Amino acid sequence: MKITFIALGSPSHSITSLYTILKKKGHDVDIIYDPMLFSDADLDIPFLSKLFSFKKLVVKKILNINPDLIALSVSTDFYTYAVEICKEIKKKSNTPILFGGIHPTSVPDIVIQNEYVDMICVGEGDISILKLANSNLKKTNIKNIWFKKNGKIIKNKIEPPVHNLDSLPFPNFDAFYKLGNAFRFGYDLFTARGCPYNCSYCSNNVIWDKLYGAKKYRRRSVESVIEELKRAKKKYNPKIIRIQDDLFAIDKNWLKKFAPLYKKYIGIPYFCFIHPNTVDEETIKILSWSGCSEMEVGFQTVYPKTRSVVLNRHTSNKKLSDAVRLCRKYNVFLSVDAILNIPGQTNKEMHDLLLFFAQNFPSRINVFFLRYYPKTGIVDYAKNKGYLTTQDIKKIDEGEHTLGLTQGGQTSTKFSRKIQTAIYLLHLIPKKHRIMFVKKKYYLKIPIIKTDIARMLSRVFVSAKGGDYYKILYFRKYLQFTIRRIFRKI
Ligand code: B12
Ligand code: SF4
Repeated sequence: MKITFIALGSPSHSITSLYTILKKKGHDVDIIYDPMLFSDADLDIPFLSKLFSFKKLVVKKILNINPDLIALSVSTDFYTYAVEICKEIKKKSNTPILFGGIHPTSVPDIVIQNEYVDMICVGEGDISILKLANSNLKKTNIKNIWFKKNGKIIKNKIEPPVHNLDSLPFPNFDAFYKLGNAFRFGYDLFTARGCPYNCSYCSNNVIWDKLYGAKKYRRRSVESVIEELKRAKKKYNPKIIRIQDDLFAIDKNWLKKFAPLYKKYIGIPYFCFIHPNTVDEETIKILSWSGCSEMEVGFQTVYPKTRSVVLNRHTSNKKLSDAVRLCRKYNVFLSVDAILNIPGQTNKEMHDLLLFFAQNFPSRINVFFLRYYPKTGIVDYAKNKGYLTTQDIKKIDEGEHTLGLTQGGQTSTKFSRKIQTAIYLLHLIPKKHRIMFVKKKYYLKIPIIKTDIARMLSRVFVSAKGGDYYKILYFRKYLQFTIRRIFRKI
């Protein structure tokens, strides 16, 4: 069967996994990529996004390929754009369209009703997409897939998630890498699926608690991971390995087995996400020794009550400051995420977050206004406390946001914008003046800077000092794809 995926924003591991499985079984698979320039998670400049839009090129290419099935992996932020593309396709083609990914998984009843969507995949798609393709779209009783047939919706049962991750084939990135050099720089790796935590703002709890009814954290064997990386090193020669697991250093025994093998056979700097609870001197030392050059961790807020009651995140400020101290000691670039406009968060709390950062400055901070994702626990909390109306929740479920992706959330206040600007400006202020800048509230006198511009400023500044792999990816993507767009190459 001829299947074409449309990837939006960044190269997608979800699509790569499904592409690999289908290709291995002999299907004719293709990926079309829309980089969503100037309207992605990094930049939000509407007139440039229109000017450099890939939408028409994507539609034209799909119509030329004329596949048997069009498939998209759709997160909430890109849902409305995905629908816009499909609307254009449907004007000239009857090819069935399949949506999978976190958004249809979170709100299947809404997505399947959409007139431009013919099928959805709820939950993992590794097994179901293959069954669908093998049946030549004839079967309508495939688990995880919901179909529309003769005006009726067929909702099939949900299959348990893949238990043995080692049984899945190593991902084949050829389709993305052939787009050009921008993505060759780094290699994306997953050693696990799922997360044992349950933060209220995270879509993970939709998948695990609400869909599968239990936590299903699964991890690959160290041997399988090293084998994949040996192959990747030989085939793609990446400059960095980006471990995209929700949380990497979660099992110290696994890490202790992985570290010496990684150092011996792979030896390429790597990036990973960690949780503050996994921060201790031994772990950071092992990570650094084995080649971890950069990690990202969510601090979110420094008020314990907001953290535990509203965010359902249970950790201590000591763990946060330890992360900063230990990463500095072991020379690991530490990128920290924070959230503003959490329901009930006061101006004093946001000021104290800024002060905490002035006293415990990591390598880089990313600060977002809270963005509510469909069916997450924090939506219920905000509704019960009167911060969200039923109408707001309807918009959230339909993927409509009032602020651009770069900024995060639905709302922001003048004060939270000041704090966001101040956090980004901290990157430019010499260490000895940071605390004074916050304590004397000089930041209140500085005009608000638009999120993407402020973040870019901080990034350029941090990158100039070295140690930030992100700059290379980011600049390469924009450089390469603006040129491609000018020459109408896709
Ligand atoms: C890795 C990752 C990224 C990477 C992507 C790198 C890459 N090359 O893939 C980066 C760092 C770029 C990223 C960025 C962002 N991310 Co992100 N990211 C993830 C993460 C951790 C893993 C996704 C993944 O690839 N998993 C591995 C694959 C194999 O699993 P999967 O995606 O679940 O796919 C399976 C099924 O969903 C299904 N499926 C998926 N797509 C499709 C399509 C079809 C047709 C079918 C049949 C099935 C199917 O089958 C797959 C295999 O079983 C998820 C959290 C998570 N654990 O899922 C968040 C997540 C997807 N990200 C999220 C967000 C919010 C973002 C950002 C907006 C953050 C920000 N503010 O900047 C940006 C936007 C990205 C962009 N496109 O511009 C949210 C989305 C929430 C939502 N409701 O939409 C998630 C769910 C995090 C969370 N826990 O809330 N992200
Ligand atoms: S630790 Fe991270 S991935 Fe896990 S539930 Fe919390 S926010 Fe989501």
